[in-house]
Amino acid sequence: MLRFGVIGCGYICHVHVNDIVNNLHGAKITAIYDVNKKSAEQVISEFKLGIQPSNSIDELIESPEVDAVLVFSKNDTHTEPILKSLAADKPVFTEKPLATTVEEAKQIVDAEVKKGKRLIQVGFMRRYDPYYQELKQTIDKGEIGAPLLGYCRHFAPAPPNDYYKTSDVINDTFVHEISVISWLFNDEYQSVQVQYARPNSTNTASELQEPQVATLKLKNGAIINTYLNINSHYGYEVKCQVIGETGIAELPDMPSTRIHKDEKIYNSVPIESGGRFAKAFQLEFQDFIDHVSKGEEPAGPSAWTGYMAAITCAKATESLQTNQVVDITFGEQPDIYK
Ligand code: ISE
Repeated sequence: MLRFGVIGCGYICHVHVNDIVNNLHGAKITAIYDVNKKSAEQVISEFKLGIQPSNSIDELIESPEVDAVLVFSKNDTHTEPILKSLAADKPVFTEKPLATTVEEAKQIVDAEVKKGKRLIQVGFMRRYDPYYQELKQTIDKGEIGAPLLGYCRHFAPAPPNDYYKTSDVINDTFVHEISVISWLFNDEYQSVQVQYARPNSTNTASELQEPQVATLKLKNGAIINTYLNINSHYGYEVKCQVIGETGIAELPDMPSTRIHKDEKIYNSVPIESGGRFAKAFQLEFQDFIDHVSKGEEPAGPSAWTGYMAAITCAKATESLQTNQVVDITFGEQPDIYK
């Protein structure tokens, strides 16, 4: 039984811990830490873990009761526990993004390369979503010819907190499209442009300017537009349409109960990623457990993928500030990621 130490006890921690305890096999939680001890105690009691919160990140990582570390803390706090897990030679699953600056992402990649083996998996769960998988297979089989254009929609009903910032729309939300589009289209990015649309007057987060429209261009010339809207009000919705030389392939509308009520007929929509991507979250974690418990390297999205995403996010933010198309270059991929 693989023993996990969990760092960070917010929304996504609840999703993953629930899966580990109730839906997956081969792992259990033996240590948990949050800067706010009460949040750790709440998870312990909700999932009847029967453990005490750890007193520090170091104590948790160094514990002989912990085989692998799960990082679910705030986006800009991932680097320290990841580097410490590598130093302790423990596999680590980190939620996306890998890091919020290119410098920190590079530091992580350099530390992993120095170890000479992969220990890190990044939580880009869309690659495990059965509908995205089917979309990729359709493209890879050549059913729509070479993909030329893409249209994506990434909507959330409301900002997850009132300190959600303009740059979070890129580092926290758009980062999912950044991760999944190059995988779907089998190519690297050449440039990015992000623009603001007319501001949503119902927005309540003071440092948040959105909606935004992002345009990614791949080296092969394909262009993909994404509408990013954090104040959709109606729900959490992700769309992806790929236009190829001989046809179009797109994610289906998500099946949901059809309700007949109050002179209306309608379908319900999830309000959080945990609803829409429930299966993907389970598959990504089971995959991590299966590989790591056999002593193998994690097979999911690597730190290199996280590093390329961090570079693309930085260029996207630069574009938002300068209103220019910004070119993107990545260095050479180290051997451990090939
Ligand atoms: C959140 O962190 C996610 O990862 C969701 O997938 C994204 O849609 C949401 O906007 C983010 O806040």
